[in-house]
Amino acid sequence: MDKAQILKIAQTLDDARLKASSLPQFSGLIKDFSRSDAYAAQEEGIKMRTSRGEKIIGLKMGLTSEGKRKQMNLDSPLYGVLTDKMQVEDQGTFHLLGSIHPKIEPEIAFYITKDLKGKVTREEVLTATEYIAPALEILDSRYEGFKYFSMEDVIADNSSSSYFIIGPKCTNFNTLDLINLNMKMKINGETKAEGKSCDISGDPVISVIQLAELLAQRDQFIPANTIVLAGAATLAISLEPNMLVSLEVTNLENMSVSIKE
Ligand code: OOG
Ligand code: MG
Repeated sequence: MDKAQILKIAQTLDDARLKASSLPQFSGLIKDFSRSDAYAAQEEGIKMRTSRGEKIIGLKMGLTSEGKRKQMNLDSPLYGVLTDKMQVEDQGTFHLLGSIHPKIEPEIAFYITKDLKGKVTREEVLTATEYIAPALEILDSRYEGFKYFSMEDVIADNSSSSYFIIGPKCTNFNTLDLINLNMKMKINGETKAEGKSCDISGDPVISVIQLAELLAQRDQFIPANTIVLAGAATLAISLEPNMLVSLEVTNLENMSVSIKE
């Protein structure tokens, strides 16, 4: 695919996001849409946002849970980029206006303070981590029906990134069993999704390792001072007005977001 086609995809997705209107999946229309083209389109889309003043503050892994890959009929993890404009405060309010068909999912975030390049060990990730935190990711897809035909569609759409919320920071995470944290997402006090941190890549630290490996394939890395969302532990839930979404993770402090029209 040539540069002009890649730019066209990025522009079309950026317009759809800004207008909150969905569009048909590209892979149904284009035959030679490769994974590398898709990440190139994602990068162009992010450049459009940074040229309008947004700052890159994080990265997200997605499809790190087997259940989710099955639900979406997609085969492997992917990543996306997070900007400052996508962050919603913990215990803050999220307005649905401006989204297409948003969903929410429970995650674990890592704050990485050293460059992580290529193949890194679990130890190296933990040494580079300043804190971990419970996190909620608000996904939105710019595609009709929140459906994809291929990984390339999703990747070009910045892996369905929309907004995210980081909960209270935990710096003494070395005392925790990061594989066995129970994660409960509640809507108006009722548990609606429940999983364990090992549902995220078997271990959320592995998500960070995989992210560094995926980035290395594009000669990139996790730069110091980056928030990393490790991926959802459960399926995502569609958002509606007047939901109070809270997340409870063993040994971490609770977090929440209030959903309004
Ligand atoms: C892709 C993004 C998935 C996660 O945590 O699994 C994701 C999607 O489901 O649209 O963010
Ligand atoms: Mg996610």
